Amino acid sequence: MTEIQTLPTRPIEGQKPGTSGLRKKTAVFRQTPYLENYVQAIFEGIGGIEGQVLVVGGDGRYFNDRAIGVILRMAAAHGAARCIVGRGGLLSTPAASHLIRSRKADGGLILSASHNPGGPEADFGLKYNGPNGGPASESVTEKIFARTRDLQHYLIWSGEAPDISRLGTASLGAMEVEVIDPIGDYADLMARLFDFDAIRGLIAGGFRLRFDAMHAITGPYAQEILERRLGAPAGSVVNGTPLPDFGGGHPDPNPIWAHELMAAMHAPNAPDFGAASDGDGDRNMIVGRGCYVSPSDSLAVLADLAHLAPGYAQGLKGVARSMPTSCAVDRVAEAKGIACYETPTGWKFFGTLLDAGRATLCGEESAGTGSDHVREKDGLWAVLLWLNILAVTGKSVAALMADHWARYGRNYYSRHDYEEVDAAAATALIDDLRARLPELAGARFGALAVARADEFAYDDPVDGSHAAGQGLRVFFENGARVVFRLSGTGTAGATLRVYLESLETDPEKLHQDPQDALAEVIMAADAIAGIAARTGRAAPDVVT
Ligand code: G16
Repeated sequence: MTEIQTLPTRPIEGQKPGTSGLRKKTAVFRQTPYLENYVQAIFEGIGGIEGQVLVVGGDGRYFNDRAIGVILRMAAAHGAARCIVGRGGLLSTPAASHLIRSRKADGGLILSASHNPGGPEADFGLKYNGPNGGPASESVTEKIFARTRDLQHYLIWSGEAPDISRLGTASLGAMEVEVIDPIGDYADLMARLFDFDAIRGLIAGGFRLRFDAMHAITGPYAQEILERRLGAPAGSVVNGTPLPDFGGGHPDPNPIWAHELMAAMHAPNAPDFGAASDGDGDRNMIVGRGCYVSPSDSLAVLADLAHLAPGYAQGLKGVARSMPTSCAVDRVAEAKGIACYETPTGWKFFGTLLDAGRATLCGEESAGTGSDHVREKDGLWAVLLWLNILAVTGKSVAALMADHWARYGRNYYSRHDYEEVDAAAATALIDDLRARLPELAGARFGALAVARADEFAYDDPVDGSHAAGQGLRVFFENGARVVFRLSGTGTAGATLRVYLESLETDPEKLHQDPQDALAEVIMAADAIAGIAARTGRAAPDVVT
């Protein structure tokens, strides 16, 4: 007889959500009751799920299917009324956010470790999104974490979870499991926001594009939207089949991990437009022919020209960027006379601004851009907004960038990542630098003099919540800036992120290699923090 089982458990150390949910090695998540404990803590931390409707889906990485089975059985045992699941357990993160909103669900569980590799030896993750479709706020994740430290048991339905490979509704105890097409609703939303006729016309006129889905979740979405609905020739979407290990790749859309796309876009006879997305479909990378667009620049251009797309024809209410993102968008906001908010890293911090109608567009240096159409960043959305702008202006990506820099100046920008650094060494680097911040003003590092230095903290203007310890900032007298922080999404050791920026307005100097333009800032960053000496690394692992 099937029934609700109450199984004893004990708290497990370290189930603390990071920048975006709980991310750990897959092997850790697979050890019963690791996943069960965390799901129990989520259900208890949000105050129970009795009678609720939840959306459940993930990026299809290894263990996605089995984890969904466990989540459904636990949701049934906790008295949920219904779980809406993407067929095969698949939902891109932005599509899940849209589904929560369009179905007026009470929340959702999204299974993803985003851009981290997948597979039995790689990474897995789980996060809870609230009824607005966005990642749970800090106060909710703190409650969830508190529950992980005090668990005595978890509830699970003893029967098997229904087959989720076919559309339709089944029951699990008193709970309904509704399996839906993960793509159609999302593609319809995109068709409402963008001028599909104009984009179709652009493509029919011979404009060539290449979208690299990196064997991750956006493959089927991109095939439906770019190839079927917009008429791009079959094969425009490459690496379009989602695989549990992403084909052994690292589904992070940046010039390092998407080097195949970079090579194609810099080859003779390159397509006009290239783009890539990440494991769960919320990040994007934009490349023109021979022209990589940094995520911070992409945000600024989209903020400047979004009104060319029907969904944003009324203009923007405001924009928001995470603190380490370059200030390029700030000057666009200033020119338009709209508000520009600076938030800590983590999409969850944009939620209140979007809900309150204070911001329409948000973006981050970590390859995320999005708008108030959902409460997550959205990779394909950014690609379609770019295509809409290219179709309306008739310009190339390189020409749009040149126009933008000529008008606003160029914020040369780069992020240097030192991955899997010894955690104690990385923490000591940050702690020591924090202690020295008050003495830095006035110090010189090569040609650069420090104007001021501080640790970023944020007071949310909507709900008044306070977030401290959000990155160490050093501002130079010439307007350049360097930011140091430790990543909250890694699963091994620590990742030190060094964000480098300097503004150039001289028309003769707008087309340099960012690493050359930033050479003095890069040297100053090392001198300030002693990166090479403390990490033992001669060079960063990833340069974006
Ligand atoms: C997540 C967050 C982003 C953040 C990124 C990097 O993205 O949603 O807001 O910018 O991690 O964070 P960190 O610098 O702490 O590693 P994703 O795409 O991984 O879900």
